[in-house]
Amino acid sequence: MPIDESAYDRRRLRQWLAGEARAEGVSRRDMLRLAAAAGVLTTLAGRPVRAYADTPAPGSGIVKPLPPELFTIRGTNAETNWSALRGTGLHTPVDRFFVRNHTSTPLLDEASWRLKVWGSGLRGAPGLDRAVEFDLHDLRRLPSVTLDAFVECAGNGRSYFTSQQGDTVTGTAWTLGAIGSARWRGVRLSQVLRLAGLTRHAVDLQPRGLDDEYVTGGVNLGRVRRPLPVAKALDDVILAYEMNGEPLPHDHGHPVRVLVPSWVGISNIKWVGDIEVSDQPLYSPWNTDFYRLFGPSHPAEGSAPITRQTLKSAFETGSGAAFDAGVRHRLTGRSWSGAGGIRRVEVSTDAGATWRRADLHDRPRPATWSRWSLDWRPTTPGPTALLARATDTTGRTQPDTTTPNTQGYLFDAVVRHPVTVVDRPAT
Ligand SMILES: Nc1nc2c(c(=O)[nH]1)N[C@H]1C(S)=C(S)[C@@H](COP(=O)(O)O)O[C@H]1N2
Ligand SMILES: [Mo]
Repeated sequence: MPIDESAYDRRRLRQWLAGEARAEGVSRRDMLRLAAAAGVLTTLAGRPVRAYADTPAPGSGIVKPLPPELFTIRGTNAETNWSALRGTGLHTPVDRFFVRNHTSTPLLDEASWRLKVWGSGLRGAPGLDRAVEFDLHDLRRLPSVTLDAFVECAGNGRSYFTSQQGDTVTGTAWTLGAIGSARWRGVRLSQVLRLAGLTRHAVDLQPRGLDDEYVTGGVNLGRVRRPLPVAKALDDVILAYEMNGEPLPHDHGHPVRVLVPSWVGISNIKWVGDIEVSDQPLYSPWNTDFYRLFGPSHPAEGSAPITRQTLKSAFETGSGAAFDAGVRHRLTGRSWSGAGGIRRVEVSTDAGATWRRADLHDRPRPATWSRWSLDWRPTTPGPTALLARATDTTGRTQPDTTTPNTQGYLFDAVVRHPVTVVDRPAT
C-alpha cells in the first residue's frame, strides 16, 4: 500500500503537538515551523494558531507577537509598556497583556486536555486516593461566572527597590508593567471540587501546570505548582477558559487556567493539568523558597507565604517622555490594590513638592484597577518627576519607601516617573 508521506507527517506533528510524540534534540521552534508549514496548527474550532515562526520574539518561548512598542522582553517574559495601555479600557487587550513564563508557552490541544482532581481530601475508599477527570466539555456544561480581575506578578515594580532605594534584590527587573486586567469567564472551582467529592478534611489544594519542568541553578523543581488554601479556593477562585470573551490564548494558559482574584500572579496557574486536594498542608518551592519575604526585617525562615497583591499606581506614559511647556496635557494612569478598591489618587508633577487630587474614572472595585486623570500645564523647562499616590478602600496609602525583601516582592512605594519639560519651538 502506498504511504502518503505528507499525511503521515501531519499526523505525527499533530501527535507531537498533543504531547504524544517525542522530539528530543529537535528544538520546539523547528517543530512548530514544521507544524505551521504542514497546516496542522489549528485548534478544535478550526481557527489557525500563530506559530513562533511568525513572531518577532525569537527565543522568548512566547507565542504571540511582541512588538517593541507594546512590550519589553525580559528573558522568557514580556513586560507591558505602560504607554501602550493609554486609551485601552478596563480590560487589557491580549495583544498587550504581559506574559510571565517560567519556561515556555506549551501549545495544548483543548480536545485532548483533561483536568485531574485527586488526593486525600476527596471522598474515596479508606487509604485510597480518589481521582476524578474533567474535560473542557464538562467544565463548559457547568454554570459559568464572569469576573474582572488583574493578574499581577508579585515582583512587579521590583527594579525600584534598586533604583529608588538602593536595595539588592534577585529576580526579573520589572518596572510596573507586570500587570494586566481582563474579563475572565469560567467555572467556580468550588463547584468542581464538590463534584470531585471534596471532604471537610481538605486543607490545601495544589494546581499544577502542564508546561515544562522548571530548572534553575541546576536543580529541577518540577512543574510549576503552588499550594492554595481551601478557604480561598472555595471563596472566589475560578477555572477560567475565556479571557476578554475569547478562548484563553496559548500564552495565558490555554485551554484552562486558575484565576485567584487579588492574589499574587503565581497563584493563577496556567495550563492547569491537575489539582491535588490534600487533607494535609502542602508545600512546593513556590511557597517555601519563593513567595515569602526574606531579609533583615523578616523572620529567618521567611514570612508566611504571600497572598494578596499590594497597592500601586502607574502613569500611562513612557519613561523619559517629553512634555511641551505652556501647553495643557492630560496625564492618565491607573491604581490598584489587592486589599480592596481605590478610593483616592493624588498626583505630583513637581517631584513630590505639591500634590493634587486626580479624577477617578472608575468606581472602587476590588481585584481590578481604577483609571484616573489629571490635567497638567508645565511651565518650567527641564527634568522633573511625576508621582502618583493611591489610597485604597481599607484606608491604606502608598508609602514613600517599602521595607525590602531579598526577592523584591510586593513593592508598593510611590514610584518617581522621570519626564522632561521642553520649550515649545517658537512658531
Ligand atoms: N503553569 C504556569 N503557570 C503560571 C506561570 C508559569 O510559568 N507556569 N507563571 C506564573 C506567574 S509567576 C505569573 S505572574 C502569572 C502570569 O500570567 P500571564 O502570563 O497570563 O500574564 O502566571 C502564573 N502562572
Ligand atoms: Mo509572577
